[in-house]
Amino acid sequence: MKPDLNLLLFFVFSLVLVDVSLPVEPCPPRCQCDWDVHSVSCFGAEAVPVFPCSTQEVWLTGTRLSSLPQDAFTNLPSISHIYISDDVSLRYLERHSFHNLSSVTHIQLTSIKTLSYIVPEAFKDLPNLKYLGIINTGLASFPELRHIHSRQEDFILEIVENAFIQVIPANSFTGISDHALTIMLNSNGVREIQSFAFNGSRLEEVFLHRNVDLEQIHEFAFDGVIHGPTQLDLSETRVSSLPLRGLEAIEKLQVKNTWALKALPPLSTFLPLQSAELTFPSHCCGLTMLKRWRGLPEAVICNLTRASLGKLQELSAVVSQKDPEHKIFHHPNVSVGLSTAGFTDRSPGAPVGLTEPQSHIDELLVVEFPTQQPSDGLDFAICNELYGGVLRPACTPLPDALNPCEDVMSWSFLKVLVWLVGLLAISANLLV
Ligand SMILES: *[C@@H]1O[C@H](CO)[C@@H](O)[C@H](O)[C@H]1NC(C)=O
Ligand SMILES: *[C@@H]1O[C@H](CO)[C@@H](O)[C@H](O)[C@H]1NC(C)=O
Ligand SMILES: *[C@@H]1O[C@H](CO)[C@@H](O)[C@H](O)[C@H]1NC(C)=O
Ligand SMILES: CC(=O)N[C@H]1CO[C@H](CO)[C@@H](O)[C@@H]1O
Repeated sequence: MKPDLNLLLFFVFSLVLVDVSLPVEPCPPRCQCDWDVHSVSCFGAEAVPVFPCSTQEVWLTGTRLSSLPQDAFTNLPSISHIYISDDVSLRYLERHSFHNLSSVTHIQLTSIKTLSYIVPEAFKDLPNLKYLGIINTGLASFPELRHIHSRQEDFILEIVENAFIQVIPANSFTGISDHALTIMLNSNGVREIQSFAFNGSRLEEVFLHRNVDLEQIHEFAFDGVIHGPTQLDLSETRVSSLPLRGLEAIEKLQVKNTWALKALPPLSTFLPLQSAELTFPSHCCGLTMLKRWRGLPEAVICNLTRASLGKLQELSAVVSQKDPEHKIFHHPNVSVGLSTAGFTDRSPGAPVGLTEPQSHIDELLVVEFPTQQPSDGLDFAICNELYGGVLRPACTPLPDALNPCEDVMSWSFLKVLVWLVGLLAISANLLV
């Protein structure tokens, strides 16, 4: 039957056509292609090979590239992972080497000793990038990454083992992602972190350990940070002080084998702190002391001050409107410290000898703080933690018989507290 034969011929012909129009794309020379996962691995290439356009993963190892040309991967719409390692001649990345790759999630450059410069805008418009690794290269300056503009959450930036990166300049992490960054900068040659280095970024963990030449973290290094960091690792560096600003969100602090860091800010000033791994046992004293204080007269003092200071705080708000010349609890940061941890959410136990001084407020206003800084002198956070501190931060190494705490603790703190409470009690009694 003629029509049937025609139909059959048509089918056979179209099968042939389909076969012809969907050939298996050729694997580039000196490369291995895994068609199941669309991965191409090439060894020893001297130029970026022409990849099949369905390629999703590229592994280039032992290459001898002279540069990474503009838009090298642009014709690969599904490319998600790009790994280049052990190149022996790549000197720089050109503008737009990695540009407008909407599905790229991972880029890693490893063991490229000759790579000394990354032109600004080499990484540009990579909206789905969530990992960028630049590991063990000859880079002499921190790469400019501000054009990445990732929209991924939890971006991880890993710039490690680059012995010649000495400075982390201002705004180094601006524009990488709108969301939180994890920044691994360990084992570089970093000596200095400049002011506003982390400006405009949201930080989770920041790892700077084993930068053995790192001496200077500028006091304003963390200024301009939108949030965080929540974890900071400065172990095995040569820093001698921590910046006092911008570390308020620290939950985990690591400064192991950081022998030049002889003094730490009081750990109780880091309110969210959950764990601290330090170099010197005595630096844990401020935290471990709380345990030994329980049941001691100091606890009574804290109890009393808690109630009376809470009152004063309320009063000062009223009074400062009436008479702004009186100095009483005007330091906003002191009241923040008092109200955050455990004071406000406890039922106020009526302290003995203190009655409510609601009227005659003015007599109370002679009370002044002996110091401007809340951190030196009165360490109210210790009282906070005594009552609010169910979760005391874990701190290592712990003080022991060889490294006791006593010589570190200053008695002036107690003296000032006793003085303050006494004065309060007398004023309150006079008011009755
Ligand atoms: C970026 O890539 C998209 C396609 O993925 C294309 O439409 C657009 O023109 C490209 N933009 C530039 C600036 O090359
Ligand atoms: C910090 O970043 C903001 C914008 O993100 C910018 O306007 C400001 O100039 C930066 N500050 C410094 C000191 O670079
Ligand atoms: C401190 O006050 C609380 C109640 O607010 C009370 O339970 C506790 O026993 C007091 N501690 C001391 C040592 O007075
Ligand atoms: C003197 C001082 O440290 N003031 C700070 C108190 O806290 C606010 C934020 O809560 C800062 O802006 C002040 O600089």
